[in-house]
Amino acid sequence: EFVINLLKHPTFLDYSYTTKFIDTTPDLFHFKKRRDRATKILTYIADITVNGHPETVSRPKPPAEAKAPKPPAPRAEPAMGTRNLLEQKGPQAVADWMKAQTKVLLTDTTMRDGHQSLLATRMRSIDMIKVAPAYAANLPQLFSVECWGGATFDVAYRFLQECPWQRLRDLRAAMPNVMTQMLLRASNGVGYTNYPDNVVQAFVKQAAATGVDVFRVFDSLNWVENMRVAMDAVIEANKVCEGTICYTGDMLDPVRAKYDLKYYLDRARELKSAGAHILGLKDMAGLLKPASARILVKALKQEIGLPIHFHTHDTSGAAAATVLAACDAGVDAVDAAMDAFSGGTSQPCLGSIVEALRHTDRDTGLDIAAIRQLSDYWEGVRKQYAAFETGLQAPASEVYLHEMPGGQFTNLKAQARSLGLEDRWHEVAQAYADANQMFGDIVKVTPSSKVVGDMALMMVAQGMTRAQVEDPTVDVAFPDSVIDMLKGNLGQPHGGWPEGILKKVLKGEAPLTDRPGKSLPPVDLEATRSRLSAELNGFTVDDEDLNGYLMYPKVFLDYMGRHRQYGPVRTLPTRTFFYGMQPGDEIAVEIDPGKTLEIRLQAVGETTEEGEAKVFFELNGQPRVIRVPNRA
Ligand code: BTN
Ligand code: 3PY
Ligand code: ZN
Repeated sequence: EFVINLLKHPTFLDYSYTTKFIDTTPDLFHFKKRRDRATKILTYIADITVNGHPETVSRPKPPAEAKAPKPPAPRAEPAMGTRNLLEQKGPQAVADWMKAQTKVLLTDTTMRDGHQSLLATRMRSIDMIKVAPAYAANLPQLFSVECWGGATFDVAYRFLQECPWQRLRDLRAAMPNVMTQMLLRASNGVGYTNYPDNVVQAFVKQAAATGVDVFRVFDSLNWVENMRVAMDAVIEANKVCEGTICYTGDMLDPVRAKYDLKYYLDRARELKSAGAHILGLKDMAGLLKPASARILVKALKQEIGLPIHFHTHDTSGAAAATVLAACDAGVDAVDAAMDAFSGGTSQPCLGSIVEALRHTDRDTGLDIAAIRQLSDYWEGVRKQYAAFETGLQAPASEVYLHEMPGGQFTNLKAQARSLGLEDRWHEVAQAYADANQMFGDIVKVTPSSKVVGDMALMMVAQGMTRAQVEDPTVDVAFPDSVIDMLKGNLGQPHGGWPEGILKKVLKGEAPLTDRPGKSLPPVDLEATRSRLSAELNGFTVDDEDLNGYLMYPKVFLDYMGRHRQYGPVRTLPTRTFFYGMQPGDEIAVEIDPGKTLEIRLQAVGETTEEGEAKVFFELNGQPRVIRVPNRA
């Protein structure tokens, strides 16, 4: 659900920060002399040390004593796991195996939804890759590790200055026995808009090749028609296709009959006939209540016959009860986050679910000591990201009013803050609920949730009620995202758009009612590769780069520009990446397997008349001086 990071720094009021940075630094793309990677990394450290990182300035700091956490030691050679089964027998065998289990299977979401929902998606690859061997060795019975997709893709390029593909490749290599899992927004890829079919196909193919095993595919309006291209591509790649229904509303509420049991069973049948190996049940806002879970899961198990994988969020504080009810009703797999990354807008607590099921006929069999050790590591990781904690202090039953997805909640709150609406959060929540009803009570999940959020913020900022927005005699300048959605560019909602709002927003223009991908011309992939390569001074654009560019052209180019200046900063410890170094600090940075830089910061010198600060380092024992502009 991550849309816009609106932390306090004013340059983040929109996406202009990276833009301006590139625009005011045109030489980024025109290096005369190629500097070596060590110099680039020293330049980055010097810059952050002198000027601070724009994303952490004026945000809470990690405690001084918070050290880089150590991952648990791998206890044994990785035992065979689900990945081996997939490799040997294919995706249908995985689905059959799931159904044959009595135990509840678990997916650990810490590396994707956990930090997306608690830390604005800011977890860096190095913190994941370091612990991945311990997952493979100590917890090989996990069903899967969700570690890719959703908002992690663009945040990696945009804010973390790292390549999301490399993250995936490294995780895959470090966890050869456990399936990796990603969240894919069907035709919206890992973006916020509908892509041409061949772009979606190329993306899935690449994700499968680089290392995704399970694709959780959903559509933000539950429009199965708009999921087929992505699902077919997953099936074609011989990976696990988890066709997913998003849960919204309140199934047992007779007043909201639109999303009743029949609605979900109909969607499930459509997903099954579209070829899903597994049926995903995605409760992105945490609205599914225990009693409904019992009925829904039981009915899905009986009527559909696919294994069911349940995902929820603990915003209400009641998610564990729902998970346990789903387990009682026969759910096959559930999502949870490692203890230190669980609760609140994230998933419920993995260790506690394991213990709750212990000695029952659905006992997960997972090793609680191994879980505790992994969670201790994650606790240390989380401390390093204090700057990005914006979350919920306590469970919030208000979620049943606004129905915001867990991954959107903190972002919308931050956006509200940046618009000066911080004190009016509860009005935003009410406006979100009103905007949803105005659009006909829709599924709200990326990207439709962003549209409802944009509308809600506008209503509160301009003091407009739903009645005024709908009134044909009142002039309203609708957000672009609202116009785009009602034009049909995100697809069709169940029951169609309400006539009145459709007329008013489109001013009589006829909306699209077909699948958007049907009318989007295919992109010429090879011509795009050549153009991109030329734009990057002849840089060899591989398939991963090309797919990154196709999803996010500008974000990718900005990333490349910074990469040329700063080098492989993804290898820096998280504290150094966000805060630079203090005189006397020493770090070891492995820029290639076996090639490690020992970096010591000696001193930060005076700033010259030209406004340059001299930063004194020792690099592998040799003195080095780096000059950086002092912008502080
Ligand atoms: C990001 O865009 O947030 C990650 C890349 C960091 C950009 C570097 S940080 C040091 C220098 N100062 C800036 O304002 N931008 C660059
Ligand atoms: C995403 O699309 O990023 C989500 O997490 C949806 O719940
Ligand atoms: Zn989620």
